[in-house]
Amino acid sequence: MLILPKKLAMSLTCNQLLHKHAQVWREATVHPFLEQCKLGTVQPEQFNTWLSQDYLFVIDFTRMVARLLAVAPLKHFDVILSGLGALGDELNWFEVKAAERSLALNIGKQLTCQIYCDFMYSLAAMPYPVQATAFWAIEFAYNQGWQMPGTMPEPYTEFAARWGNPGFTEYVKLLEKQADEVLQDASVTIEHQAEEAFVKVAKLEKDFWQMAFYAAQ
Ligand code: HMH
Repeated sequence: MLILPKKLAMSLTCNQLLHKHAQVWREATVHPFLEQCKLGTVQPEQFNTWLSQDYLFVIDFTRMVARLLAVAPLKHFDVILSGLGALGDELNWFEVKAAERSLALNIGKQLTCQIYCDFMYSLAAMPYPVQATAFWAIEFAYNQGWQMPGTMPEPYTEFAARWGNPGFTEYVKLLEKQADEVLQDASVTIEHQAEEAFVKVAKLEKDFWQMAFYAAQ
């Protein structure tokens, strides 16, 4: 039996994951919730459900990124720390947005949000390349999802701009570069784990939009 050294095999990249799983990725990033924000027809209950649940999501996402920092190579610190700083600001911004809408934030997670947060917690047991791939996918889902519909009407303009702005797009490209860099030296087993994590993120993203779109508060 001929065993090819790993270096001769083409290594997995984020871009390959997007192409291989194009349909599931589309479902993660194109949703009636976002289309109705663009049209200005999303209902306040739908938007408020998304807003309060996403606040709870971002708390746990911030914790996930903190755990990822703890296992990242030093050369990835700058980008991850800039992400953590932005997430800290984002939590404060969510609190302002919720207050403007008189939304309580001391609420429980809906099941879909809980399942997504549990998944993020479980990533801590995974090798760094898997965590880096999931980190990129989670940020890229919002970058594309909020950007693709185009400029949104008030009061949704700033929400679309937060994740769709060119600076955020650049940051997500750096996350992709970092994930690709570590996937390059990853074993086939780790590549498979990264692929599974990517698909899981895509499915959870779709579920999150479904939760906001269909569930009452
Ligand atoms: C559900 N996915 C969800 N919420 C967010 N704020 C992000 C991703 C961040 O990119």
